[in-house]
Amino acid sequence: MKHEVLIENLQEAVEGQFNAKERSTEIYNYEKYNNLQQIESWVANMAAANPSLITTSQIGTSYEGRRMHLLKLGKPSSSPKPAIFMDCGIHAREWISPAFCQWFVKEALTTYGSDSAMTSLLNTMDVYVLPVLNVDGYDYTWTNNRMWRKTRSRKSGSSCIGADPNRNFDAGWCRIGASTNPCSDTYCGAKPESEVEVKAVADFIRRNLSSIKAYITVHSYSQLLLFPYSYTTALAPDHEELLRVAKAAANALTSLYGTQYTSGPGAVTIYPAAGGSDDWAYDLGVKYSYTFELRDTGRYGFLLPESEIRPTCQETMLAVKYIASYVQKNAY
Ligand code: 0X9
Ligand code: ZN
Repeated sequence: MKHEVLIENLQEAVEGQFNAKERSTEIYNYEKYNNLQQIESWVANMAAANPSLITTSQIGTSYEGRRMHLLKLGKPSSSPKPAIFMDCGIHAREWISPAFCQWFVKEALTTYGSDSAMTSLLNTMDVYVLPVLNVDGYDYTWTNNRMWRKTRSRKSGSSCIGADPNRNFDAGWCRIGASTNPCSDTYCGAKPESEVEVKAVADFIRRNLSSIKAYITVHSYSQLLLFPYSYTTALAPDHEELLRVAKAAANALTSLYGTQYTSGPGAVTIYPAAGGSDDWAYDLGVKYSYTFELRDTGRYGFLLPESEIRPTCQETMLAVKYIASYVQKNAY
């Protein structure tokens, strides 16, 4: 195998992620990476300050007992509203992902009433945002190992910890691009939904399936906009439409700073890998199912500097808003 050293000095890159300026404690800082405790109090504060647009709920408890908070954004309505479900932080080390979910919530609240697309979106649809899915893993990347990817579940008979939550969904489970070795970073788990965090999300989506019309999951890195399938190279029944929407969303993203994105089905655009949330949601009946792989393409990788949070989130907003408006106009 050919290899190339992308990061010569990892420690320096780890430290370089954080902006040099003093970390502010007064107001919430969306341009810094926030730890789980900060995100938890942010969720509580956002809900308390915006009762007319946000409700929160706990959709589950992680393996190590942390709460999984879900925000529901939208103007309350007497008739049932279609919804979009978006999660961030499936993979612990992909810090730009939770940063984007937080950015999205902030933008939704601050532009509701002035931005016509956002106003109409929240008037006619609900957006569920799960800012950190893999809460145990995310916390672990702050306290122990910045490069941790998986959950933190223990398995009898192995000293290795965690399963890959994006190999643990019930979609061609562990058939391809996943490992049965608990020590692997792509370990698929003991069975589909063995990870309580995955089960909590799957249960929520199953329970709300009649309203959920789109599923968006945010990862990093590689600058890709993926859609089903990843567990097979067969094309999804809605391939053409999914590709058309992905390309238009990626164009919207590129229009801001020229960041290049590639769109396509996961199996051929990144690699075949079963057990992913996007394929699972799609096969369940959520037609508009997308995986974002945010910046960059490997210069910093998971250690994307904080100075790139703002541009990354701003450009990604355009793509997510494009998909949301499309779904809004193409109810099914
Ligand atoms: O391998 C993954 O889970 C994702 N890439 S990442 O580098 N963030 O780990 C890609 C997921 C694509 N979708 C599926 N494999 N279902
Ligand atoms: Zn990921």
